[in-house]
Amino acid sequence: MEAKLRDELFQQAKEWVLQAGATIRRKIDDPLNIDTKSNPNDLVTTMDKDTEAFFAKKIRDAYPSHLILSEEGFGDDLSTMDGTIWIIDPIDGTMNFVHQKRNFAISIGIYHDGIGEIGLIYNVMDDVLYSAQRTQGAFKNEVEIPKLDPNVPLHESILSFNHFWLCENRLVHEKEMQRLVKTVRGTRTYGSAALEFAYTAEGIVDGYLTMSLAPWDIAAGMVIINEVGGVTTTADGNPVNMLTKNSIFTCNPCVQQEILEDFLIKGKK
Ligand code: 2AM
Ligand code: CA
Ligand code: CA
Ligand code: CA
Repeated sequence: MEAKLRDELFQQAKEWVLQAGATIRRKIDDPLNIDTKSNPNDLVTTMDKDTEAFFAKKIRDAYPSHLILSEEGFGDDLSTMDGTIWIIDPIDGTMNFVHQKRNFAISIGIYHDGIGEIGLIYNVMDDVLYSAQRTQGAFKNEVEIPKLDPNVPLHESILSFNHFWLCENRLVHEKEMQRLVKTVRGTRTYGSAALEFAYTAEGIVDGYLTMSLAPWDIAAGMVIINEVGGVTTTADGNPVNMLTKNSIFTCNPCVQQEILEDFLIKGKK
């Protein structure tokens, strides 16, 4: 995508994200209308749907040739990554939104012919926007995020993942995951994939590992983390497919090989 066009799209997307975030903040104490999806803990609210509808209308009015890949049903059915695609999660961390009224994000990635051009992750309640354009660096609000530290030894690293990795699971033997927990300096669980990507990009955690995420959970995060020198694969080290669900391991490259080979692939089921 041409740089000038990308910058115009970026400014427009940013304006809409900040506008949607302000609406959510204004309505944060309104009564919630909560439904469940795949299971009783998989929540969705009218705020998720209304926010996605807001973006879909704006995009279809302003850019009728663009496509939308999104969580709550206002997007298109896509079978290729051809063209310009807005990959949208209107609220990432819905459980946090419902239970905590914080620690959730709006996540938008814009891809052109399969290449991630723009990433926006907006921590709505903190009013912090993580953003990137391909080749232009990553930013936290207006401040450029430095490249990742190339010298983080595994035993001084902090990893983000949820506790299901330590229960019996279908991907990696629990014993290897327990050994990983005891090897690193610390672990964290934030409950928003988009924010966990942003925190990895910021270097406040050194990696984020997750069992199954959809494209809208990761699209923005992958653009942002690329810009600071981070790397993203599936949990067994393969390339991510943006049209399907994937397990995900995004991290500082200096801990990537050791975690993949000595723990995730070694313990793979
Ligand atoms: P969501 O809030 O947009 O659904 C929670 O650990 C993270 O996993 C969130 O980013 C959440 O996104 C995502 N996630 C993906 N699939 C999920 C599911 N079926 N149930 C709950 N969270 C899910
Ligand atoms: Ca959801
Ligand atoms: Ca999500
Ligand atoms: Ca969501």
